[in-house]
Parts: sequence; C-alpha cells; structure tokens
Amino acid sequence: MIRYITAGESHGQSLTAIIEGLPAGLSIDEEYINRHLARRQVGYGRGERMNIEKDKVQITSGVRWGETIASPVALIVNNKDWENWGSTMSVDSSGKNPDEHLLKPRPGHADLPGILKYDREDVRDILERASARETAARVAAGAFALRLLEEFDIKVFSYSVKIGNAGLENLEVTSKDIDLIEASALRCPSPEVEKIMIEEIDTVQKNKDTLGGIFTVRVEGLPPGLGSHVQWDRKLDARIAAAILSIQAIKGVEFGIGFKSATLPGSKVHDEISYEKQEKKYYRKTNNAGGIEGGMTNGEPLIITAAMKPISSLMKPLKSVNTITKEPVASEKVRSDVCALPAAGVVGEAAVALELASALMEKTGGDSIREMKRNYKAYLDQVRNF
Ligand code: EPS
Repeated sequence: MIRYITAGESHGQSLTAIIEGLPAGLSIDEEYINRHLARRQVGYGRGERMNIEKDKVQITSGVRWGETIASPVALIVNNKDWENWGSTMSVDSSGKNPDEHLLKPRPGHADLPGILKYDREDVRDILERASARETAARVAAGAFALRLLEEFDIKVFSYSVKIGNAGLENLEVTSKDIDLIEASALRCPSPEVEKIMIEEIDTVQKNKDTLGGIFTVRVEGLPPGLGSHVQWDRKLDARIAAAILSIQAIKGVEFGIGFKSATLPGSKVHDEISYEKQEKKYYRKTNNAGGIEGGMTNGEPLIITAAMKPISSLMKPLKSVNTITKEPVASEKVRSDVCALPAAGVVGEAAVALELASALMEKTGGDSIREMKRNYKAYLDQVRNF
C-alpha cells in the first residue's frame, strides 16, 4: 500500500511530499517529475503567480542511482515567490506584524471555518495551507505512481470537458487524443470547443469573476480485479472518489455515466457481457459503468469525471464580516487564478494514479518491481484462462 503526505504553505519556503510503500527497483529521475510539474502549471486563465514559479523537484531520499530502494521517498519543491514573502511567512517571530492580519474571510474558502476551528486571528494562517499551491507536492508524489503504472502499460491521462457553457458533448476521448490534449492551452482535445472555453474565461475575467468546470481522468490498460467488493474501505471507486474530492475546489465526482444512471432504467445502464476467444476474452460493448463494478476494475477503461467550483478568491469581492469589529465588509482581495481547471485535471491524474498504484501493489505483492511483474503476469494468465 502506498501512503503519502504533503507539507508546505503557499508562500512559505517550500512544499514537501513523503511517499511510503513504493516497491524497490522503480526507475525514475527528477526530469520525469519536473515534466509532470510543468504540465500542472500550464493553462489559460492562470494568474500572475504562474509567471513566478517554475516548479522543480529535489529528491532528498528513497532513490539511489536512479531507482527506488523501498525506503520512504522525500521530495521538495521550492516556492520561488517565498523571496517576496520572507517576513510575512517567517518561521521565527522577526516578521510578526499584527497590522498585516487578514480579517475578512472569503466566502467559499477555508478561511472562516479554519480560524474558528484553530483559534487563529489571522486568516493567512488558514489560507496558506488551504491554497491549491499544495497540489504541486501531490503531482510530484503522483509522478512516482504514474511511472509505476507505465511499467505495467497502464496509461493515465486527463482532459477538460467543460468550462462555463463550453463543453465536449458526448465526445469519446481516448489515449489517441493525448497529443491534442497536451498541445492545448486548456487541455481540451477539441480546438473548436477550446476556442469557446477561452472566450468564456475572457468574459469572466473582464467581469473580475472566476470559473470552475469539469474534467475527466481516463485510465487505459487496467486489468480486471483491482480493488475489492468485500469491505467499504477496499472498494476502489470509494478510494478514488475520496482522493479526487480531496483536491481543492472539487465538489463532485462520478464514474462512467454517474448521475445520469440514476435517471435511466437498468436495461439502458448496465453494460452487457460479451466474450471473444482469441484476444479480448470478456469485454463490454458499452462502458456506462466507467470501468468499475462492485468496487473493482472490470477491465474496461476507467472513466472518472470531477466537477470543480469557481475559485473563491474574487477580484470583485463578495460580502463578508470583519472578524474583529463584526461590521459587514467586502471579503479579502487576494491574488488568484481566474480558472484553474486544466491544472486540476493534472492533479486528478496524480490522485487517481496513487490509488491505482496502491491497488496494483496489493494485487501483485509489492516489494520490488520485478516481483510485481512476475505476479502480474501470473494473474493475467489466470484471468485469460478463466
Ligand atoms: C491560489 C492562489 C494563487 C494561485 C495558487 C493557488 O497563488 P497566489 O496567491 O500566490 O497568487 O496561483 O496556485 C499556485 C501557486 C499553484 O502552484 O498552483 C489559491 O489561493 O489557492
């Protein structure tokens, strides 16, 4: 099982990730992780901060001579912007200045529940950690899971489905479209739809507003039988849903046709079972389930779709209350992005990959990559000969 944890404030010195439970013998280098970090930073609609940061990882433990050695992996991504925040974010009390306190919590952010819960006067103590800057650390950790899945020919990719009123309507996107997605400023496989998405972002930006959207993570090449039906916390869809919902600003997640399946009769929802002797063996002509049944992968592509709310830092602030005077005020105006949906898709890949890598290790016994591969081959033979 893979466990991971991150640390770091948005304008603090650095972000840190620790990943525990990776098998030995996985080859990886910093350049590979940096490529994924760079993918998270692109996107039309990002704010000024992305001109400052060029995220680069430093691996400080768990990798030797280009391979994991089964020890916990520790990663650091420095915040370049920290130089501009030295006193505001100083670890010692030298920078302490109560006049700087932020006292006007933003609706939709962690600000108000956070200060109430942790008894902090300064909203900054909450917003620094709640910020989506943290997702850089998750993407760095997720790169290890993506690298592991590549060893088993499992492809994880994401794309933007909807921004504002612009959306891909029922378009089937597969790994053949990856180059189109990666070339798009909005990670959208359709240039026509992307154009309208850009117009939507321009309009909200002019109105000093923000926009969320919908993204899909799709995984191809999975075997049947990852996860389990036998216990709530072993169901793979539940584990993936939790990982996706833990991404900042994500409000909903569905598998396959998801919420739509609640409105259709069973005969229109469930994917009938077919068999082809030579190659495919058991397969489905439809994939409404999104590749998961009973908490287990079923061998079809895994399709996870997530809804992101609009970012809660608005340039035209919403109403709030000053937490000292209790007077009505406009909430804090904090520099932010207009739309971060494309970045959220890349973070979604990391979140899904970490759960899948963990489930694959449970299935194949995960002390070393070589052991996993031996056991994986034996399991695939079992499934093919069933
Ligand atoms: C964020 C606010 C913005 C974003 C940031 C997330 O940062 P800042 O407050 O410094 O302008 O750019 O995202 C990142 C820095 C990142 O790497 O994704 C927020 O409040 O969530």
